[in-house]
Amino acid sequence: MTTTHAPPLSRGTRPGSGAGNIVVLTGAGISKESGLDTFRCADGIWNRVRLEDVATPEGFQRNPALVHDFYNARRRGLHDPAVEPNAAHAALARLEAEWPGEVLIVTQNIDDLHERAGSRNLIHMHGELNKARCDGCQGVVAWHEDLALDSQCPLCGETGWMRPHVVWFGEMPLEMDRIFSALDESALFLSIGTSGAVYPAAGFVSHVRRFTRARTVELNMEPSEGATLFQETLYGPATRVVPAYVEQLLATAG
Ligand code: BJW
Repeated sequence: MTTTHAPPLSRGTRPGSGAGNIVVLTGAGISKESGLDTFRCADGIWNRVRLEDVATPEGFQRNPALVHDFYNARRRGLHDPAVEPNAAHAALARLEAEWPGEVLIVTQNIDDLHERAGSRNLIHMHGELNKARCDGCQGVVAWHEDLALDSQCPLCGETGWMRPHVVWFGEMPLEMDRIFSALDESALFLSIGTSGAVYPAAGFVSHVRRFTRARTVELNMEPSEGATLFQETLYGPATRVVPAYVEQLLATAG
């Protein structure tokens, strides 16, 4: 583990001074040690399938059955009893429970491991595997089974319009207004387990540096594409680095 700067939050920015909110951006790396694959690591998803085929609206239009197969397999993987929240998810849930200010997790992940660990203030900016959307009525519903070409929308009753509730390339990520408001009000921005390859999430650190006085910290296995933009960097597996960092942070909250 390496660190380049001293305490996580100075006393002047503790809650009570009105500037103690924390925004945590998470990516696939935080779920890796729970048994879920990342995208861009050597053994990652994009080394097995073409993202153009499974993670674009055009790919879904060309071959919806292939896209359903891809997300059905990942949804089933999520329901594997061996896949559970790890110590990093648990540490962030503890941070939310014990930190005197607001803690918002903005996850790029479509798994539900943050919820299962106990996090409640959470935005899934790239959607959720356990939800489906109807392209006919635009309704979003809980969905735990396989999706198929003839799946029926429980809201409008139409068949043939259901798709995974995920954000593909070229589509607008979810709840962007709420995310940028939270970034603007933050005293600390943490980026955990993300390669910094995908926008707009990869641009959050620049936004925070430009428009706030918040401290910016990267916790990742290795330097991300935007590593030099962070004021503090800690490298190592999330299950080791995140609990240690949260412990240190809560100690500063007194
Ligand atoms: C560990 C670890 C361990 C491993 N412990 N760490 C040209 C320039 C700039 C932008 C664009 C451009 N051309 C197109 C764009 C926009 C495009 C984009 O960013 N493209 C890039 C490829 C350049 N973005 C979009 O289209 C987005 N929409 C958009 O921009 O709308 C317009 C808009 C404009 C302005 C404001 C707002 C909106 C949509 C992006 C949708 C991404 N969708 C996916 C797939 C769907 C969900 C799914 O199937 O799961 O989301 S792609 C995939 O990448 C997935 C992820 O959420 C996302 C990010 O990946 P992540 O999480 O960072 O994973 P990895 O694998 O990349 O990294 C893992 C990291 O963990 C690594 O660093 C490891 O080292 C580390 N790690 N083990 C800790 N144990």
